[in-house]
Amino acid sequence: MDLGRSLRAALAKFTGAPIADEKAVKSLCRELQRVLISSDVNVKLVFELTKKIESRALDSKLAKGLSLREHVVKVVYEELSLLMGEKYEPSLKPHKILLLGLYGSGKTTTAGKLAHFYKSRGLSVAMVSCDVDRPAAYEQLEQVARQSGAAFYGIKGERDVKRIIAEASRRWKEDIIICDSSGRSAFEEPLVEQLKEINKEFLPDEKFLVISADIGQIAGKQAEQFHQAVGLSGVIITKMDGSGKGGGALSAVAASKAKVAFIGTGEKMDALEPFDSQKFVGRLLGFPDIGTLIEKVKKIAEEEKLPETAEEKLTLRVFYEQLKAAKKLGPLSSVFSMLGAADMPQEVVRTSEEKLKKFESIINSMTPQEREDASLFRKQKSRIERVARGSGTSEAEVRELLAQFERVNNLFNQVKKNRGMRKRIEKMLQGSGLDLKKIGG
Ligand SMILES: Nc1nc2c(ncn2[C@@H]2O[C@H](COP(=O)(O)OP(=O)(O)OP(=O)(O)O)[C@@H](O)[C@H]2O)c(=O)[nH]1
Ligand SMILES: [Mg+2]
Repeated sequence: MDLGRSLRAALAKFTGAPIADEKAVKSLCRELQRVLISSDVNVKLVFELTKKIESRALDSKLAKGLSLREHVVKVVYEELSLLMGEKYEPSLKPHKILLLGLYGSGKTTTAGKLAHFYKSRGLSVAMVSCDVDRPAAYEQLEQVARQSGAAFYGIKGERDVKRIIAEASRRWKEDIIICDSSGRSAFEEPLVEQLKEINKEFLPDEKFLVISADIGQIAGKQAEQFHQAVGLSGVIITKMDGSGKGGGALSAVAASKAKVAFIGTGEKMDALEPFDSQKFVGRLLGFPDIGTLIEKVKKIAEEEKLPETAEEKLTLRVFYEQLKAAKKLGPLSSVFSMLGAADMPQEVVRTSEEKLKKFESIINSMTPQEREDASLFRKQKSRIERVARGSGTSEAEVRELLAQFERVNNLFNQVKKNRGMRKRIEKMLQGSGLDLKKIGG
């Protein structure tokens, strides 16, 4: 399971628990430990993190107006963000970038992605080939430069990096100059010597160590070694898309003296982003904008409670209202996971506005009995045909709505015994200000 999914599952277990108390916080922390350690986050860092989460969650005065549940979600988000690092703001002034690192870490590919990044911000970019060791490194970079629309400088067959840079610097006029360098299978003296030479001649403003996420927490040690030897301005962690150890690599670099500048998330040219730990963690947890979401959930909690007996049974009418209400709150996936239902079927979570309108016409074309008892459609197929005709939709669309309803209904039955969860769904419905009776009923 990837880190995001495991974290969301852990949080959903907590937010969905009938009572949020000390026991629930402790079990959340244990769950977080398990998840983070399996993402290769250093054990010591993990225990420090959960200790902080526990003491902030239980001891500190709750943030005003937040329930314990919301407070804990916020604390987890903030502490995880701190664990993963800071925010890097790339300079958009003309500057020179040196890429260095071990074999296959992604230096050459990253040169192309950086070129794409700066070009899309209106800067001109050039690349200089200083990988003088690997056969065909010159041709590879030349091709990457062409792909990304960057100028290319180098001397084919030349092994003296000083000459390559001296020659190129007489010609380059671009805003951003990216220098690709040789890899090695391990951190060793000849590589350091070569980097120092490049350094002296190229005078880079940014020195980025490129590290593959696969190496997990070892990234921290590697960053420190290179930092001591050549002085880094940042680390670029690549292959975040394909590794289960990305969390380990990020947190280890954050704990070292170097900082994460960019992360690579795929092989394509646009798969690179300046690192922002809050954004990154927000995405992992499924809360792209946690502040707004907490605000909204808080508002809902302030609304009056629904009568205890409200909506024992999930009907099509209620299902539709739920979908519509949840949509008002923001991306459905974050709303549902905040409510403790991380497993909401994907097709339900992705229901588009357009689909929702169709569902509305379909439900409006149903008889009140059908809205309350969807099994009527199973017993009498001709009802589907009638409703499709009446609503100007297709039978396939009516079936789609019924299938989605069926899946959510199953989920609903599973959590039915969980009163905390049910109550929050009810509150969410009510907080949206929608009148349940307006649609059919
Ligand atoms: N999935 C994925 N693959 C990546 C990413 N970055 C690089 N790669 C792949 O990693 C492999 C090595 O990338 P290179 O850019 O050639 O690595 P390098 O550091 O220049 O390697 P050497 O020049 O041999 O030291 C290539 O197959 C890339 O496509 C990434 O962010 N995600
Ligand atoms: Mg290379």
